[in-house]
This record gives sequence, C-alpha cells and structure tokens, in this order.
Amino acid sequence: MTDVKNFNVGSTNSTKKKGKSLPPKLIIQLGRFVWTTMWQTMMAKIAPRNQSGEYIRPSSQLRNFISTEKNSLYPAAAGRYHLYVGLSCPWAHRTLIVRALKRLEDVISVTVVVPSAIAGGWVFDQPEEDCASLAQLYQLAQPGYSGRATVPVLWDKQTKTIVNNESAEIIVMLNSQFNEFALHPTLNLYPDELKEKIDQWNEKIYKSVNNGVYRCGFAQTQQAYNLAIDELFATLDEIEAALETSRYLCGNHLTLADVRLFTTLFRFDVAYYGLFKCNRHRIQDYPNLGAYLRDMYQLPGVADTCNLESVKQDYYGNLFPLNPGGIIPSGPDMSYLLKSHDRDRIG
Ligand SMILES: N[C@@H](CCC(=O)N[C@@H](CS)C(=O)NCC(=O)O)C(=O)O
Repeated sequence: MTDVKNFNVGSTNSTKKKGKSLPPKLIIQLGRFVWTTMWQTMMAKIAPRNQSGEYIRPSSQLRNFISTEKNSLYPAAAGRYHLYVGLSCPWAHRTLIVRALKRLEDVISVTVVVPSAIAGGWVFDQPEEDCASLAQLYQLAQPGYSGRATVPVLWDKQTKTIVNNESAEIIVMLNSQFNEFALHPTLNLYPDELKEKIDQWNEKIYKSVNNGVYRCGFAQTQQAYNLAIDELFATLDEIEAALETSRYLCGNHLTLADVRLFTTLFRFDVAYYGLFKCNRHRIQDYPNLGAYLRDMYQLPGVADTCNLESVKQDYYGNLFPLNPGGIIPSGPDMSYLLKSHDRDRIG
C-alpha cells in the first residue's frame, strides 16, 4: 500500500516544498475505492436491502388509532393532537394536505422539524417536550424505541405519546375522525363507494411510484435500479393514460389516492429526476400528469403546504447523503405549476 503522507497531492504551489505528486491514476483509484466503500457502508445503514440490492423500506412501528368513540384510548378532540412534519418529506406532506383540505388548522397543531446533518436526523428549532430532536421525542414516547425517528408523527399532547407514525393511516384518521371539528366536514377523500378503487391505486402507486422513486435512488445494484425504474415509468404511463379521461385517479372525485400521488409528483422534477436518477422523463413532459399536478397544486390551501426550496435543500443537502459535495442545483424552473391546467373540462 502506498504511503499517502509522503506525497504532495495535486499541489502546484511552487512556494511549497516540492514533493512527489501522487499520479492522477492512483488518485482516481484511491478516490473511487474510498468513495465506494463509504457509500456501501452508509447505504447498508440507512437503506436496508435484499440480496439483489433492492431497497426494502422498514415498516412504521407505532400504529394506534384516533376514534370518534368517546371512551376509546385516543378519542377525537380539538386541540389535543399535534403533527410533527418536515416540509421536504413526501410522507409528511400528505398529512399537511389533508389537514388543509379538511380545514383542520385550528384543531390539529403542527411543528415543522428540520434535518440536521450533524444530528443525523430531524431536530426542533426550539425544544419541544424538553426534547431537542425527534429521536428524543420517540424515546420519550417509547423508551427503548430502536427504529428510525421518521416524520410524520401524530402526537397526543395529553398522554405525551406517539399515536401513529404511518402517514397512510394518519390521513385516513384526519379525513374521517375529526368531522365534528373540521371546517370542511363533508369533504370525504375516502368514500365507501370508491374505497376499492382507491386501495387498488394506492397499492400500485405506493410500490412503484411513492416508494418506487426511493427504490431507484437507493438501489444498490444496477439490476435493482433497472427493475425499479422500469416499474416507475410503466406506472406513470398507466396513470397518464387514465388521466386522459378522468380528472382525478378515481373520476371526478378527489381522493386520498390523489393526495398520495401528488406529494411524489411535486418533488419529481426537482429532486427525484436528478438525485434519485429517475430521469427518463420529467413530470412536466407528460401532458396529463403535468396538468394534473398543476390542478392539485392550485386547489385551495394546497400550495401553502408546498415548499420547493426545502425539498431542494433537504434532498440535495441535509437529508440524504447521496450528494457528497453538498452543492444544491439551481433549477429546474417550476413556474409552470402556476399555469392554467384546464382539467375542469374533463367530466
Ligand atoms: N412509512 C413512513 C415513512 C416516513 C419516512 O420515511 N420519513 C422520512 C422523511 S421523507 C424520515 O423521516 N426519515 C428519517 C430517518 O429515516 O431517519 C410514513 O409513510 O409515514
């Protein structure tokens, strides 16, 4: 093994003592070796994989339910429950959208957490419940909790515990259990007559789109990436075709399936296209998907839940150590989100 200390790596400064330069070939080989080894070690920690190198997302562990039954463990109430969210996170974004659409702003309070590269996870701007980080809040609720401290968190201020940390379940609760207090109680994003269709879309879209972009970005072999990207774009093509004659995924009725799809589409061109290598097409290149994204973005209350700068900063900067230089790209131009969508002509 070469003794690196004895070489003057790449220095052209003539005032420095002249030393032997490490040959460029060796610098590249060494750099590749260090980088690849670090990457593999880090990915093994943050992205569990199967034998083929496919990313396997761990399931959420805290799964209690709020109910309208007054004597249940977690009865629906105004002012008792709280959401912890990160603005860049697509899973947390789902909960902010349903809270906004149902007009639950005065019923369920929110804290925005921010990612810290130093803490290696989400932290609070100001301590909450005497905790400086989300990981500490998880420990407060569940001493000995050993999973990842993820957002969103649905928190019970009364018993100081986490009710649920699975976005797919939190949005079902927000949609149905707080109607007594919501300003839009009649809006039903998960109606009985559409449940089967919504569940079918959810299953497909979760696997190949919501989690599919992560399966591309966190793939640890070429084969795993190829599989994920084929599935991702096959499903996007299928949705594009369905949206030709249907304003939303399940017809004219906006549902939870749309909310879940939207938060991934919103981040696609900005983060997944580049950082996660989902770069066959941009969402704005699809006529129907692009217009559908604008339609949803322009629904009352939705744009206020969206923060492209946080998405860019967190994905390229703090949240995912996939961009070693930490340089945040300047594009793309996303002003098309404000352009007219003309989707109301359908149906
Ligand atoms: N299944 C969870 C996934 C949530 C999730 O993965 N959140 C990410 C942010 S996008 C997170 O908080 N990651 C922090 C970590 O893994 O340490 C849900 O849908 O609620």
